[in-house]
Amino acid sequence: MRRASTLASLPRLSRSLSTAHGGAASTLAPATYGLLQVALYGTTSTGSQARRRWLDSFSGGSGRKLAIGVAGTLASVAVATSLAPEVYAKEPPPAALVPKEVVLYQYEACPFCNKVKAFLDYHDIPYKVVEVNPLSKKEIKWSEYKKVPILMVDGEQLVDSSAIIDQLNSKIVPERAAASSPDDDEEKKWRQWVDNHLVHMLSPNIYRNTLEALESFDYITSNGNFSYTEKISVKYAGAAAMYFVSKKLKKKYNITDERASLYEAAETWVDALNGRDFLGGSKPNLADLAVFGVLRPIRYLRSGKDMVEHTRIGEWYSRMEQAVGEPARIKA
Ligand SMILES: N[C@@H](CCC(=O)N[C@@H](CS)C(=O)NCC(=O)O)C(=O)O
Repeated sequence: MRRASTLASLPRLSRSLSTAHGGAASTLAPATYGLLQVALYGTTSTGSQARRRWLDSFSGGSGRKLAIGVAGTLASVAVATSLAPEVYAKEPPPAALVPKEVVLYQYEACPFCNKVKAFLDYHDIPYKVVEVNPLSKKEIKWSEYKKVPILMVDGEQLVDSSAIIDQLNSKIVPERAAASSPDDDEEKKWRQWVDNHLVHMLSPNIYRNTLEALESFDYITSNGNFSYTEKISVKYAGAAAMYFVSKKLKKKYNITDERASLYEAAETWVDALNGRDFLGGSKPNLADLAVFGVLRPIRYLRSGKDMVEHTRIGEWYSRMEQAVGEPARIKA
């Protein structure tokens, strides 16, 4: 009986899967450098002679020697500083602004759900997860919205990943959300790039051949909400279905070589960083969190490993892993 209903739902599976993944079928620190310049009398500043006089007044004319000693000490501090790894940390909101109850209805491997989780994790907002069965969707029967993610925040239903993040952001950082700055345009542009471009790179890559499609479905079924029989049938039937769907998606999004397109997207993102640790500067902004969230489900699949091996995105990704830290998910 159970088996029959599972198999009967397979056409629905391919429909669900085709809409998944995109709706179409993720030196020296300046201060140290400044100090060194001061210790070395400065090279550009007109205050250099005054500084030497100031040092001489303490050292009976041996200001130069003293300065060299200070410079040496500072240089060793600078070397130690440059060797010490940067520490990137989460950014929790003030306790009063943290919602009391947050529940995420999701598919574990869904890039849109992972965008929302990246935001919640980075801001250390505790959340419960309800893993939705993509075949029956019985866990979201109560909602008129038929996709995931759905986020319940203190009883209020939020839908659509980017809208969810905007609304949460204005709840937990109201002052930043209200004040607009030129950086916002850049953040907005790249968030749109994630939704309109980057997500479309995923399916053609993770289902590009039978081996990778099976690897992806192994990950999806191991982490998703499926019964035992569903797991087996979904793994093989899903992998086969998505292999064909991904070919259609390639056509739809004009992708000829899916890996080359993924690498190009990764390089485009690194170029956008323009030497900064994050698009947001010294801390991730919403675009960093969106790119990270969308790439997180594929990072340790063959395609994600290839991407890190063949592009410059790895260092930024590692910084993001460090900043986002441990999941804020409440274990049931
Ligand atoms: N624009 C939506 C897209 C959400 C979406 O397409 N989610 C997929 C899962 S990755 C889904 O629920 N598809 C419908 C289905 O599974 O039936 C968002 O950003 O949240």
